Amino acid sequence: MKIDFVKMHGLGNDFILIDCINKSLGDSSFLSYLAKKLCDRNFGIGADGLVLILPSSKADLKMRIFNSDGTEAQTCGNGIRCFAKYTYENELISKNKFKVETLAGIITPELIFQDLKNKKVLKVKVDMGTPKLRRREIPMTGEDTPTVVDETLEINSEQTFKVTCVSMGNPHCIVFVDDVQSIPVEEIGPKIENHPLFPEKTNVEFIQVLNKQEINFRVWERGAGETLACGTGACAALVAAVLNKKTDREAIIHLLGGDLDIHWADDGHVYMTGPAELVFKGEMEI
Ligand code: ZDP
Repeated sequence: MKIDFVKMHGLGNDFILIDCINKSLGDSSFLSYLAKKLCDRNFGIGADGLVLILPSSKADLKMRIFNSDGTEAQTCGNGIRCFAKYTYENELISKNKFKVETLAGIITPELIFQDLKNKKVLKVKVDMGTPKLRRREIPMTGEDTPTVVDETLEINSEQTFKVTCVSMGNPHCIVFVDDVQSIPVEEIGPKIENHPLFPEKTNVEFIQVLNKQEINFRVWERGAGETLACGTGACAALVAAVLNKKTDREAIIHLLGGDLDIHWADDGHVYMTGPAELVFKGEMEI
């Protein structure tokens, strides 16, 4: 079978997108196999994840996201901006604000154009919905609590961290650090990702608060490893910083691949604004 795909990225967090509006590629186990195969940087196209564009009965369109290890994630912040740019510019949608069904609920991207004449999408502002803070909703083991803020997580007797956990539909564990550059993300990341406290594993964010409106950020992603950016992780980081009274409700998050503007608005929703870019289009025999 030949499939057309596009390679896109949001701040260097890169994805393969496949239009499945009029065709089905296969069942979940085949999609998982396909994600691993296509995302492989040596034997495949290479990407952090595979994003599928699907029809929806509840919203305008539906998105599914598979990590490079083949696991399916509930949602994807950088991926939704790529999804929004691609579907608009390829006329799969004609509205500049629309609803997308995900496993984490409905999220609403709004396109920001280069200029009014040229309908090229420069940035996308996404209503990512409300964060979930309850322990059992993240999910984390242990007796349920309304929030998980500044709790001790023990890897072993020498390594303990103070963590704040937030779900943006997918789980995030945020660690405040003094200097993100010097953190051994590849060493600590997988230990927290696979910690028994997180039955569905977790994404892990290391963040350094620079001032009330700026955060330096590195991420270890569940199912993908260290990536240049994580949209849902940036949202979770801002929420964690607000819960710990370290920043305002709107801040710029400096990720390795560039900046995102994150706003936890008074309506309780988290709004993420950032770029999305096409890298190339291609066709692959599978
Ligand atoms: O929850 C997870 O398993 C994540 N690895 C999914 C991907 C998140 C992403 N990097 C983002 O930008 O939100 C795509």
